[in-house]
Amino acid sequence: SKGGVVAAVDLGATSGRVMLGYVDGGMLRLEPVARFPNGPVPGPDGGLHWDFTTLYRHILAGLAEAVKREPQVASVGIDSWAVDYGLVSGAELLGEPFHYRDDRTARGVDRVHASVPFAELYRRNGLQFLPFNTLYQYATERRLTDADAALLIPDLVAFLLTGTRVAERTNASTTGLVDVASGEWDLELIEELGLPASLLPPLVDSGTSLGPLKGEARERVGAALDVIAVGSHDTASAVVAVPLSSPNAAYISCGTWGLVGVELDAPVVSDAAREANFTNEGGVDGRVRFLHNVTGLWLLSESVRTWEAEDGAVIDLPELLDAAAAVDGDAPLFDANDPRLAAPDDMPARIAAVLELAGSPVPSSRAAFARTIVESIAQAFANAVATAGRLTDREIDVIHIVGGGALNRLLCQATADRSGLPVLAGPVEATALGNVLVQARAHGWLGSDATLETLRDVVARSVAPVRYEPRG
Ligand code: LRH
Repeated sequence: SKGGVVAAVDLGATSGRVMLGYVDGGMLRLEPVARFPNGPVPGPDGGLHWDFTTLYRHILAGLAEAVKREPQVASVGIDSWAVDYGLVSGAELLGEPFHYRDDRTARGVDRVHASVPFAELYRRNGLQFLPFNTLYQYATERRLTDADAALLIPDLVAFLLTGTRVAERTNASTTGLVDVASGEWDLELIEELGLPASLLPPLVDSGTSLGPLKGEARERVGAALDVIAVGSHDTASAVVAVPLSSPNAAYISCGTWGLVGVELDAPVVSDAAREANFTNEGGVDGRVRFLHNVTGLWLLSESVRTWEAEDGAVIDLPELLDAAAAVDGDAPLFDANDPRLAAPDDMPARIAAVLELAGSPVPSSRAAFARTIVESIAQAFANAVATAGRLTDREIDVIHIVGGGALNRLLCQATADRSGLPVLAGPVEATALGNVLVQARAHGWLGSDATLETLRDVVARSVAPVRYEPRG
């Protein structure tokens, strides 16, 4: 049978990784090669940025290690969180990219909505309102005129590796500048917003070869690996690897965010969808990721980060979650999507303030606090699943949780309990798996007519999910 090995670069908001993916006989296995931290860093301008230079160094080192371990590696695919971009002039990156949690975006929202009201934007781009959607960021960007291209993070990595400038479609859909009906740049909208269309590179579909590593990248990695565009939006790659077990299944891709929704063949841009703030993001193979962003494990990871700073010591997360599971009584809930919880730092104090203002008790121990966070996320998940079912007229009968959140047993069980639906948890590394599978298909290893369903069958054969039944 056909098969081979590829590398996947998967950049999340709190960590990045390089993996090797082995595909053989319709089965798939991942091997971690490198893992490195990521997060917001203050820049010299006082803004919140990414330390892209360090990330890129880790990527090169990880790929070099991958090639050393596995000289046969056939290609590499890159995915990351959405919406953020780097400006380039020639081969040069113009400063560290802004982090989407930087508060400049509020100004951008006002400017954009002054020229194009949100309801009209929604009809055209199909995107839920998130204050950091790329079009709002561009509206505040001071350096647009110094640049000759604006490249989303995975496209930027691909450009530095190969010299090829493209915009992969799934991630481009999160800019707000792609027409939801045609899948092409909305040039009229771009002009109405006063943005230079010349900065936006040609759109490509996942599966497209972007060419081999060149120059310094090739030297440092030690091979002329081919870069293949994958579902470069991490959530698009994750959805590829959801082993959907029913036509009425919902999925939750749960990491820093919980992306809750269903897969559709065509977008839904109804008033009801807009009012529920459901998005129509581009999926691999032209599918639509009809989903809602729920603030996910960010609430927990930021709380843990604050407690660790207080203690000057590392907190054992599984231990904290076991203690949280053992807390008796009803946990007070808060709205996980409260915008006051979007920025970094002091998360426990900010959650406490939200609870107090709502007249709810503030948990007194860390375990009880963690319980309140997890139950609040689970409640938001259950609400979003119910809304997805209502908006698409589907009787949702199972929820797949993929990503790091699939390891959180308390969260999986609470989601089952609060939705009244069975939860199938896993795979944990769905994003990397989706990245690998799209490359494997491009190499012809999965047959000449492999559909997304073929890819999901490979996942279902390779990884067994953990089942949680709803209780009482
Ligand atoms: C998850 C994610 C999500 C976006 C957010 C910016 O990592 O890509 O789909 O909304 O980050």
